[in-house]
Amino acid sequence: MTKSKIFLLIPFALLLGAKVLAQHSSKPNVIIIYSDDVGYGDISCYGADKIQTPNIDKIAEQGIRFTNAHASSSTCTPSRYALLTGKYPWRKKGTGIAAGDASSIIDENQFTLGDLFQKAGYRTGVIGKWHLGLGGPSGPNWNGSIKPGPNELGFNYSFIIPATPDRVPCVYVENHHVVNLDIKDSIEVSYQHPIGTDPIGTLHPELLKVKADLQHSGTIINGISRIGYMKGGHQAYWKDDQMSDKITDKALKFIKENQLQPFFLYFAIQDVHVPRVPNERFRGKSGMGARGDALLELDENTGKILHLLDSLHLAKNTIVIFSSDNGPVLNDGYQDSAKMLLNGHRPSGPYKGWKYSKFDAGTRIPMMIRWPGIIKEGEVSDALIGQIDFLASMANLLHFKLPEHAAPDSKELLKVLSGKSKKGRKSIIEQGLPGLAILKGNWKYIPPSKGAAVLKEKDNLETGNSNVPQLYNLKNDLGETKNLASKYPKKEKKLSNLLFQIQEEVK
Ligand code: NG6
Ligand code: CA
Repeated sequence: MTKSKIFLLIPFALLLGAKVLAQHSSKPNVIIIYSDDVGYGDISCYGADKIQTPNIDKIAEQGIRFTNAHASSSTCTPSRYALLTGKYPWRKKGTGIAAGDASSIIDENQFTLGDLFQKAGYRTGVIGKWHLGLGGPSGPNWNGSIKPGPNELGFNYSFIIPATPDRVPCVYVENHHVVNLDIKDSIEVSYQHPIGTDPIGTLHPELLKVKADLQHSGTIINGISRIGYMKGGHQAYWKDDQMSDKITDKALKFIKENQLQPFFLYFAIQDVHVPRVPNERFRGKSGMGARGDALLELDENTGKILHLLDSLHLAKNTIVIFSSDNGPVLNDGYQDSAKMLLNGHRPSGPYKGWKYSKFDAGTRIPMMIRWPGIIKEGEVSDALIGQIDFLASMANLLHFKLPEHAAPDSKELLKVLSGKSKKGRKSIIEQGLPGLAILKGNWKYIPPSKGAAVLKEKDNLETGNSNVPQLYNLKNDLGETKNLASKYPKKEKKLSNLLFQIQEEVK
């Protein structure tokens, strides 16, 4: 080979060397695929047989599947708060389901999962649904620089749906700015009263592609009425049927751009939250209507991430986690026939309750982890574990000493996450809407609480609220059907005390 040819090859050799190093690094990449409103029974490797999710199943086949993993809450904002901070959300006021114009909920000095990876030398990104508020006390400035937000909470890069797909403003925010905003058509948002001249659902039902309840009958964007009202920002509107693909493309780009260094990607994909508008290539494919089609979209887009990792030779050195922020729901404001078309599918699996519930299906969610070479293929673990435990566990993985007061409720369970031990948590608190329950071993205790026992009469969304204490033994009563509180008063007292004690122990 001539000297000049060798010279030409040097950059390739360097690139290859860097890649090999990255593959063997002690800092594996980490991707959390955090789906939305996906229930324990929605995934085929968790027993769903009316729908197939082969890509998501692959994570379990090549890694570990947890059968007793929990989000901290049965709604989104608090679960995401716990995932990112390792702190139970009910310890802080204002962590309930956030409005689309809420100010930033996580304190800037709160240590987050993003901070952990960033401080450990990773490039960090959040792509997808944020729903943790943006901006200072007066809320986000949609037409200027939107701060604080994810970029102030440990993420180098952010491309987010600010709140939820059913809440205004229906625009993406990349780093600190609304994407594609025409400043001459500035954005205003109100959650109190109609603003601007765009039609709203209550007055113009004839314009709607899908019928909505009163709460979801605000400004009509792309033929769908939303919660809240917005004015301006027309050029910046997202396209609902391309949302999942769009954010997946952003996730793929983030991975490609950061392949030569350790990266952490929090990929908060919006499927299968309402309004369910999967891309047309999925329309009618599940036979279960929009919700089933959105599950297929979620699966395919998860597959794209796995496929890219393979083609970049990153799979070996990347931990992939798949989970969901809370339990499933069928009718959540739009008449998309999710219930009518179920066809025998059971989104909650064998568990009782739904999203919003203190019964187990509210927080018991699918969770799988693939970590080639460390986690044995096809493991199944029934250890009790929470998403809240990621922070302390990942800190151990990175040999990072957490600052004092960081992640007060996060347990270090790296061995459990990697399938080396089944000694999980002793107990976990499950947050419903409203109120708390506690699960310890097989025993579940729900203190008496006010509030409706059923949320939407015709959908029978059992909340777990009752004016009497409830005690269940999940060992032989997975479906929480037999209240044993009066039979085992001592057990009830013990769990009630423990629940109180955990609430008191961090101030
Ligand atoms: C509820 C909405 C529901 C959904 C949920 C948030 C009503 C009646 N219901 O308040 O449609 O947007 O908030 O979902 O407004 S979550 O997954 O982000 O928690
Ligand atoms: Ca959710």
